[in-house]
Amino acid sequence: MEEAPTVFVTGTAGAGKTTFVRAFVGWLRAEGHDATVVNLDPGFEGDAIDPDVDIREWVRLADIQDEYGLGPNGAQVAAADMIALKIFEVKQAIAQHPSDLVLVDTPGQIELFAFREASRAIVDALGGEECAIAFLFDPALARSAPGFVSLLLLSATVEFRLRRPMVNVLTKSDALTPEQLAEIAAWSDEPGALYEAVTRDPPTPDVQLSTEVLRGIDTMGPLTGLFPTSAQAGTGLDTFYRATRRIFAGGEDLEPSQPPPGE
Ligand SMILES: Nc1nc2c(ncn2[C@@H]2O[C@H](COP(=O)(O)OP(=O)(O)O)[C@@H](O)[C@H]2O)c(=O)[nH]1
Ligand SMILES: [Mg+2]
Repeated sequence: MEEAPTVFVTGTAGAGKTTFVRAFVGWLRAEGHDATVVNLDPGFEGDAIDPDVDIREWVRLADIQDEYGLGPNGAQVAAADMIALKIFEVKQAIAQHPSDLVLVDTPGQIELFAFREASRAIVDALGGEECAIAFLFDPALARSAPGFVSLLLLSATVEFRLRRPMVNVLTKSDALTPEQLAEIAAWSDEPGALYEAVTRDPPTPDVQLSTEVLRGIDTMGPLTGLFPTSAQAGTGLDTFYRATRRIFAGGEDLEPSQPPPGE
């Protein structure tokens, strides 16, 4: 069976990864797509999503803590490496599900996914030829200019480490005012606007660092855009979907042949 395209959903803890996966898979299924949800978070608790393939079947944070006498952080690090050892099993389980798109929810803490050698092996194993990484911008950080710059840096770092096409997503857009949304959109569209916003404040160390980081990011190439979404309101998911299709299809037109009524 041909491998389905894979989207890894990444972002800082609390950025809304799990909620985004739930909302997006709901949207995909309502649109008639077969989507497979994979949970790669060994510490995931609760019932926010019901994954089709769940790493906890093989690697469970609570068990690692008990078995090796580790605290939560030590167990997270150990788990990150254990996941890589089970990745073949995960891949086989994914292959059992007929799917148009595989959505992978990643561990709560971004550094466990982005900065461990095991993650490259995981991305290589699960992400076939068609693979993208969604990086979620939490409004808690993204709504201030220095916070926005730090997220840009983190996103660029994830791209640099994992070397896959990136889609930057602003989550929880329902929690922002139209003015805040417009400002954030301007920052992602025009580096000049962001630069201006960062340098508007008195030159504290935070501002100076942001300015230098921004210069560095600027030389790496244009920003790739930022897609506002709200899992709560169910908005922006269609635009996000089209962005992933453009990546996988190299620009091919993938609009539904029958546009939804009202368009
Ligand atoms: N208002 C609002 N809150 C959200 C949205 N998406 C997630 N959240 C909240 O953000 C918090 C973290 O979400 P979660 O999906 O667990 O984040 P994760 O750690 O990145 O997986 C939870 O309290 C969610 O209810 C959204 O679209 N709108
Ligand atoms: Mg989560």
